[in-house]
Amino acid sequence: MNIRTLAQAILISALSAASMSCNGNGKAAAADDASKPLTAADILRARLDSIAAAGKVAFGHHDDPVYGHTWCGDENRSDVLESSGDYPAVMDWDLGGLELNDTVNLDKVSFNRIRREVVAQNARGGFNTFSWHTRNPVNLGTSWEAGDTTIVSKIMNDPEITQRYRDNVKALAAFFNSLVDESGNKIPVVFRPWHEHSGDWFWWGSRQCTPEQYKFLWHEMRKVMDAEGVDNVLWAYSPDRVRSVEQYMERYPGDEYVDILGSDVYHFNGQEGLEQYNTDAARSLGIAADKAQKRNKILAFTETGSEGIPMESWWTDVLLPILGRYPVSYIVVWRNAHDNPRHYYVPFKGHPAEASFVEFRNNESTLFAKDMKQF
Ligand code: BMA
Repeated sequence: MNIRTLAQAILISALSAASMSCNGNGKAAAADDASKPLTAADILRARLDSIAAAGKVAFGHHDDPVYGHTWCGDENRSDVLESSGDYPAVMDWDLGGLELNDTVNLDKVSFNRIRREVVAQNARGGFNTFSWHTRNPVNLGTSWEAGDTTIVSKIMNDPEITQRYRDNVKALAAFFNSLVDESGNKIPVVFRPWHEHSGDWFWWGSRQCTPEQYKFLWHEMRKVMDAEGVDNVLWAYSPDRVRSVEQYMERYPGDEYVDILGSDVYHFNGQEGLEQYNTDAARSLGIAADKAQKRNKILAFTETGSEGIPMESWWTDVLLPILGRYPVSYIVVWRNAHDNPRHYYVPFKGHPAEASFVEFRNNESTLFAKDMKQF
């Protein structure tokens, strides 16, 4: 059975199970309409469900095959491959700049290269996820234009800016629609727009807009994506660490807009910050896990990491125990910058945390690219 047929079989059994306990969510709705052909997104959803059901977690890295700690732009390289022996199961990318028809994103990665790597990762059996550090459609300032609390309000209320926003989303839709494999089938991906909105560092953050305005970003985006025929995207909701369920759900756009519930939680300050990280990760993932279970959504650890990995055994002693407590289907750690020697999250060859990372890879619960063939 190839991956696609296997995933379809799993999906069909998951859908019939869901229809028996119909609770009004997206999956049950899909089951009601048996004649509706499966989309690429349905197939990825089934794969993620089966990964979590098997007690496994797919490992991901941002910008993995396009640059690393000491290199940039090479082909067939990856710090994860060089230290662990395999590519990650998940390649994470950012679309910031695509809205302005830039040819490279905010970290200078070309969109053509990203497209090529998405196809390669899909062919390897892995999958791809995207965030969007977008410029703002009002004055083209960066995502970190946090001093301006009027941007989302203008997107919602000023017809000219609303149209600019729609056009920006349209550019993303064209990109998603262009992701096809060698046989012409659409490649499914995860998209995680408006992330870390419980924080206050982006112009769509909690101090920068109201819940109603924040939800408008999602709802309007979806209208455009649907009108453009985008059907290969699973939608991920990922607040930064939260203190409460209320905070986690305050800006939730609605079950019909979201497939994956996650959270971004970082480990700062090594050993000293360990307790804080454990507390934050437990709280945020615990809330996301509970909501995901009740709403029949997929759970993911959408961003994490310990910059510079100061604790040698971080992968086995810190991360694995956290992953073991929640049915997380995939996890993404942030990038190994080539132009900032302290900004990296995965051990490169020779790093003191390499042995712990290899042990993490060899752990039966973690999936790297080659392990994805079973799902
Ligand atoms: C941040 C840092 C920045 C980068 C941005 C978007 O966390 O890695 O250097 O530009 O993400 O990728």
